[in-house]
Amino acid sequence: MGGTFTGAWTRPILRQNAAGDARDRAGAMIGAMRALLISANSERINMITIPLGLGAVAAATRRAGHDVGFLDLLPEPDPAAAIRRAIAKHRPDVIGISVRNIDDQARENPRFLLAQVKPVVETCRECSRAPVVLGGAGYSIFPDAALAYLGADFGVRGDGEAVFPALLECLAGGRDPCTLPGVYGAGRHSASNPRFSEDLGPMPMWDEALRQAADPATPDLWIPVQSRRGCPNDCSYCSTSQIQGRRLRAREPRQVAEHVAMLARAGYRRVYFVDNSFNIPEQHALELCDALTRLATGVLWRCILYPCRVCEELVRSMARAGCVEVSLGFESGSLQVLREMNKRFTPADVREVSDMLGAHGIRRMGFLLLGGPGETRETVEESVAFAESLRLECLRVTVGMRIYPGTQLARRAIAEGVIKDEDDLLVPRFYLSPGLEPWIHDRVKPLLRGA
Ligand code: B12
Repeated sequence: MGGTFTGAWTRPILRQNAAGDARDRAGAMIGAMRALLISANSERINMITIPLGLGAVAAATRRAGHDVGFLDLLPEPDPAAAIRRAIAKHRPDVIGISVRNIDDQARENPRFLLAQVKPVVETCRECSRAPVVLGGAGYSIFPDAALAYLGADFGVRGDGEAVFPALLECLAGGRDPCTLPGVYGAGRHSASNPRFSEDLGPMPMWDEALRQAADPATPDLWIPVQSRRGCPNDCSYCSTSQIQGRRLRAREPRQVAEHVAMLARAGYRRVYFVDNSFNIPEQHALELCDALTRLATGVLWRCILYPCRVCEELVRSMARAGCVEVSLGFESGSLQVLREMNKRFTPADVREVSDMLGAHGIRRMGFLLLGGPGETRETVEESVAFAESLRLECLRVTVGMRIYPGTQLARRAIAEGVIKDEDDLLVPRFYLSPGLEPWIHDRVKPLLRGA
């Protein structure tokens, strides 16, 4: 742990007692802080998202003995006014802001969604001297660039449940939070890698504050549930390892099923498993489906499948446990392009999984990601013919790949002169294989179906 930190804005809020004990004799927390947590996302693209990650940070911070206020900006017609009200009410010592989206990943007319977070930080600055701490999936991909762009004080890359309370304790004790793993400080480049929590079991899955953000009567509301973190796959373009690491960390299936049962009792009828790949590992997915079936929650759910290592028994168990729709990110129908993407499946695997899902009555939402390295007119035609042959209920097509820092795709784009080495990629940049435009846009239009 570092020595006394003398950042201009910080002050030891309450000193620890002489023994360095964090609690007084009555068990009250010494150095307890007031934190206001704000979910900055105000987008409804695709579907309404509930700020599950920020809820988990809120619950963990409460558990650590701090006082937590929570504000979801999504339903707020006047976000600045809502922030002012929340700051006046909670008088926070620290403000945490969750940054989910940077952009919409659309190459044609891209939207830079991070710009919406700037006024959030500015309003916090206008009405409070509390340090502003960033976190969230989008933030974690661009920890230095997003911190500089938004003008916040600190940022946390990766899981927030352990680090945020530790950061509050540092601030309360006048110590430098940048000594904590994964914590970035404005104008400094010393952050160590995040420490991804190995055991998710003790970490909260829900917070009461989320109930306000998620009225069960909202149409088309799919409550997010996370049963695992991390992704061992190494897709050439993907940013997930920056956010959750490569190591898979899974919750006990029973714990997840009981959580879903609790949601059902609270009136929620639909759940979205936000795991990167619900079926990795397959055994865990099977046990989770069995646990859900045993509890007979009546909840309908969706998930994201990696289209290989899916046996018929799993598909049957999923259907029985309430699965009604699957996102199948197969991205291409060309073996050559799949190899370029570092995918571990073939078009034949995709067909097998898709047919099994269809046979068990599970709706299939397929995704094509066209225009990456190695893509030609011929491979596009191959993918189009393949996707059509699957007879999916819904197909989404993306043309051009969003380039994320540190990926194989970014290295390739630098080598080919598509981007400069020093580009931080915060403002979205895309890779599109030469020779596909303008033809490709007209080619994919008739494919879109069932959005
Ligand atoms: C599931 C998912 C979806 C689902 C959401 C379903 C649902 N009901 O919520 C669907 C498919 C609908 C979706 C849509 C979109 N998504 Co999405 N999605 C994800 C995914 C896979 C998981 C997100 C999640 O729920 N995580 C679970 C929670 C528990 O984790 P968390 O939010 O990260 O929170 C943790 C930490 O980040 C941290 N933390 C969070 N907040 C804070 C705050 C503070 C102060 C601190 C200290 C820490 C902290 O602690 C939390 C607990 O450990 C991520 C990729 C990923 N692996 O993260 C992409 C991701 C977030 N999505 C992304 C995008 C772009 C989108 C879309 C814009 C795509 C589009 N054009 O349609 C839309 C936007 C939707 C919207 N309305 O906002 C990008 C964002 C990056 C970017 N370029 O902007 C990501 C990162 C994927 C990627 N490409 O890398 N998405």
